[in-house]
Amino acid sequence: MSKEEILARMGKAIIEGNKDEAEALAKEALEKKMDLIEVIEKGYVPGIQKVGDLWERGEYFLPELITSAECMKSAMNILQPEMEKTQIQTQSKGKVVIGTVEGDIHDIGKNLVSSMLSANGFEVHDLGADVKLERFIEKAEEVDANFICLSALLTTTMLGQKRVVEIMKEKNLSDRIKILVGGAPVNQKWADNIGADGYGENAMVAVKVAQKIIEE
Ligand code: B12
Repeated sequence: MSKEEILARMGKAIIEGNKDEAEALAKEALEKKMDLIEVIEKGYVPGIQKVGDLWERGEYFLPELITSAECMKSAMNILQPEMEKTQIQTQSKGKVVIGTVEGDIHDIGKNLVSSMLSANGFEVHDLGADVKLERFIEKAEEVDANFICLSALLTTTMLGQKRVVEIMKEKNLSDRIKILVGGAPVNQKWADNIGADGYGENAMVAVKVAQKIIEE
């Protein structure tokens, strides 16, 4: 099977909610030593995005959405530990507190960002999903973090990102701890509007943005 075929089958497995196939392909990617970033971004992610489109068009319902999300998580559970193993053993590049904001349970993308930061030498404190806004700040102060990374997948919960930026300003912590935002509905314009320090459209970009800020 060619690389393109494998990538296409990964997307298809997610769309069809075929967990066995999604997992088998993830294992095959490891055996074949494929580029895992490419596998995720060009294989699995287009699949789950298509599922979102089908749901939006009323062709898929919540059970299908949940089944596909579970397939995606199973495949990511196989790939993410391997991604983190390839971690460059250097001194920590910086400390990150990450989570999905209050009211939002989407965590697939957040987990990818978390893994990529970890694999690239950042010390990551992952608070999970549906995290109380104050908790991000508490944890960041506790571990003396360089960054708070806020994921939001709902237009409603994006407001939580804005609120964290405001609280950080009120507490005079903005100079010391930088805020990065991301998630499907988030863009650079939103990040600029709310006064966040950075935005990343995917996990790779998130790492680059964090590295750039650290070097400044
Ligand atoms: C899978 C999924 C689910 C799963 C989530 C499972 C899980 N554990 O995560 C389930 C089925 C549980 C779910 C539930 C719901 N969902 Co949903 N879901 C999706 C779907 C299809 C894919 C999301 C995903 O995982 N994408 C793949 C990952 C890899 O991409 P990503 O999350 O965008 O992350 C990447 C980047 O954004 C970036 N990134 C992410 N976070 C961060 C953070 C930082 C700091 C940085 C720099 C970068 C970054 O890097 C990531 C990796 O490349 C989207 C559709 C879509 N197009 O996004 C809808 C979607 C987000 N859901 C939606 C909705 C409405 C819901 C529900 C409200 C449905 C309901 N009626 O109950 C509930 C929400 C409940 C809640 N309170 O949170 C809507 C949101 C609409 C809106 N405008 O607000 C969407 C857009 C679907 C749609 N087209 O309408 N959902």
